[in-house]
Amino acid sequence: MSVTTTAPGAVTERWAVGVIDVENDFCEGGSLAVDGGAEVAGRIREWIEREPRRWVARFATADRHPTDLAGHFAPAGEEPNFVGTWPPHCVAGTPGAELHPSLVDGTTETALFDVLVEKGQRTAAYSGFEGTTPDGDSLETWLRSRAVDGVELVGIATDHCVRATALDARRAGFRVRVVSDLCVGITPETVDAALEELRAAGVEVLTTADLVDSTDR
Ligand code: VGL
Repeated sequence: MSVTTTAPGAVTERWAVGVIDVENDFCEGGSLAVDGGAEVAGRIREWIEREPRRWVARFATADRHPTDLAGHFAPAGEEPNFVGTWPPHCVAGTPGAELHPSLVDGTTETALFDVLVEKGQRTAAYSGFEGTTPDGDSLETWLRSRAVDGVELVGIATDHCVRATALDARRAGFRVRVVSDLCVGITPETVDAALEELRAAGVEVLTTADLVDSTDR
């Protein structure tokens, strides 16, 4: 697939990039580590830095939970099922809830991004569209205020937060691309199912190789 003719950044289309939940707890060494998380964090940074004019807006999302989040964290003494219950993760104020160091300069989490959208403070929130900016705006409001037409999404986990964010972006009427080789997921089966569901919902699932020809924007 080639997307040269619909290059993001073209005059008629305004694209944003969204980096979903690339936090320490979702990377190797974290409490809910997803295989390949740290490596994908590095490649996401390289991709963003390589394409300075690709997007009109850049956002990152971060899960930021309270110490205990009943219904999302498995109850003490019970095993998480890794579908709807999880080990405690991304507790706000802990290193596990910080973006991976590949995406952070010094202590500045927004070095690469225009905004950091935090979610999950009170309830489980897989989608970035459930989160808020530091000004208290929803992600949809933030994107609309920048007249964004489409979002390109990468991050962790393909089968959970990337999936949910992509589906909500479609529901809100945005064009949506998921760059699958810049995402990592929990299991191959649920990743495949999620990508199929996303395609059916009108999300373009592609890889960085598909985008190689679009560097002239
Ligand atoms: C996520 C499981 C639990 C994610 C968040 O970021 O995809 N997955 N909480």
